[in-house]
Amino acid sequence: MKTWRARWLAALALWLALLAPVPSAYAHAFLMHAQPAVGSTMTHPPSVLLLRFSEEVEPTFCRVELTGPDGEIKLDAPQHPAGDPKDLQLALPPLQPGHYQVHWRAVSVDTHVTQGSFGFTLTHPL
Ligand SMILES: [Cu+2]
Repeated sequence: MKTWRARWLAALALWLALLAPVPSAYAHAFLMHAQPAVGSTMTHPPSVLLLRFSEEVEPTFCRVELTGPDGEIKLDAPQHPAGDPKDLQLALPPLQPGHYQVHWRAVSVDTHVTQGSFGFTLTHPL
């Protein structure tokens, strides 16, 4: 019964292909939304940096770095705002006009690490 064997092997291959990469990929924390928005330009300096992830993240192990026109800007450790476990919030000092780059490294509650970066630009008020 060659056809049954072929079908069984095809089903097994499909099952393995579907199953293997999924469990770890699902639980990684990806950046869903940021404030200031990724690539945005604004005239008023933001007072907070907010990062929203696809999964719950552990703020103790997350790192967020901000560099601006004068180099790295010292930030306090990220916190969950109002207890939302998918968000990280950082207070920002007064920012001067220029281009800013955010580097984030997030550890989700399942201990998987993701990282990325994005920029935003602050211009002079008109
Ligand atoms: Cu994960």
